Amino acid sequence: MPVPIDYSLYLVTDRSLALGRELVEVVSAAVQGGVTVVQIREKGSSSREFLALAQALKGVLAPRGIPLIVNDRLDLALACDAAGVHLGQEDLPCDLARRLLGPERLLGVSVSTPEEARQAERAGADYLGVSPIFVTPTKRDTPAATGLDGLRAIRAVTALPLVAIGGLSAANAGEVMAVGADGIAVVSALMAAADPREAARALRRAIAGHVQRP
Ligand code: TZP
Ligand code: MG
Repeated sequence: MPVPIDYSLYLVTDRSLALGRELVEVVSAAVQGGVTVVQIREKGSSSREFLALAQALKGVLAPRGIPLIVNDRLDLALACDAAGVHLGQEDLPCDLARRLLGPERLLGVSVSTPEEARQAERAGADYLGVSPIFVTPTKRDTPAATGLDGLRAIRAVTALPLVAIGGLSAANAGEVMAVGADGIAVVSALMAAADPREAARALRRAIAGHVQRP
């Protein structure tokens, strides 16, 4: 089993939203503000570029004990010795990913229904990304938004850590945690923030009181 993880404030990267800043710069600032997990998500980068970025991020995250999770690319997660991989419903099947990863690395799976949650748990997921909670311009090719009721329904069928994603901000993070999420994941609320450190602090204030540390 992997070591327990604090999923409370989970940053998913998107360089296209970074206002021209370096990825490492934005992520470092967000971590200073209280991000606890980082997922590198690179759509359209070459494998070589993706790997180099993941290694650079690992260089700033590892000394702080912040896990780096790689979106989609299990091969690159292994290549950069990341903490784990995050897969969607169209990616590698979860049971196969678990076999390739071994027992120690984290396997996160995006789910939007209780049935997907049960299936991912059976297949060896360590945590679930409940996605999308709300409609978001950051990712349009998603299943229908779960809303808070959908998150509640998934909470009812699994004890795995749940990380909520999609349309989350300091304005709604508290209510999402109150429904039973173990953490909130955000892209634009941090990647596009003028001051990512301050934005992370604001998110932390919004979820304070709801976080169960591992
Ligand atoms: N997966 C489901 S919604 C989403 C991803 C990567 C994007 C969330 O972006 P934002 O800006 O936090 O709404
Ligand atoms: Mg994917």
